[in-house]
Amino acid sequence: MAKITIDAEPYPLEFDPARTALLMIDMQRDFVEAGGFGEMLGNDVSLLRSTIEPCQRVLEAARAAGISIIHTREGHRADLTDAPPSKLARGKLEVGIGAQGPMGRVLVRGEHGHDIIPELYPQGDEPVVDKPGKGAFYETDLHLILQNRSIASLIVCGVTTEVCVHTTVREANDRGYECVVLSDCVGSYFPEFQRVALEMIKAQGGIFGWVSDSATAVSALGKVKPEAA
Ligand code: TIU
Repeated sequence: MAKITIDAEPYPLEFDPARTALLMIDMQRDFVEAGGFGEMLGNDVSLLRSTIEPCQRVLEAARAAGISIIHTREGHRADLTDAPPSKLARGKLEVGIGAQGPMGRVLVRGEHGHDIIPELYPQGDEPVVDKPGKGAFYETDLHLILQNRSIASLIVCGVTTEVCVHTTVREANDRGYECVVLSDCVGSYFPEFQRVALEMIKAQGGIFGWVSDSATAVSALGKVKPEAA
């Protein structure tokens, strides 16, 4: 179908809505609510909450446009057999991965803290990809899902910017996907990392991809004719 242009840096990106997916990365209680993994790591999780409303607007626009929407969650099997011992030991945490926290076992699949926040909860047939690592392609079927849908472009939202978002965008870029990261829909516990992580994506002619924002993405998605998507 007809391509749509989204204003972005380092230059406007053309995308085919029928071959574009919105990727919502790890918008889980464990990262954006108190008592989860993010807080156990010593972070102020309130810094991530400004992403929720812009993410809601983009999610709504993507649903109205009829483009593919895929959610991811970071977490592990209840028996932790898919968690590297190095990851379990990292940080010498008092309440680490698999331990009982206020929202259930930290970063364990099926627990309250592991699930996606209600504001951005998946609807209908939107796939949820459970990932054991930071990158959404590592040991998951994300690439297969994207290939089966002939996806070429990814609109990327989620947390945290320099960790799971960056790792995933780098993985996606190497696999040939064109990624546009929405600056107000991604968040970091470290304002300096947020700024630099976004700079890194769009530097050198867009070495990893493009950077835009929610208002620009919503406007571009508003031009998509859903019946043809
Ligand atoms: N700690 C941190 O910034 N992030 C993570 O551990 N995972 C994700 O980014 N999802």
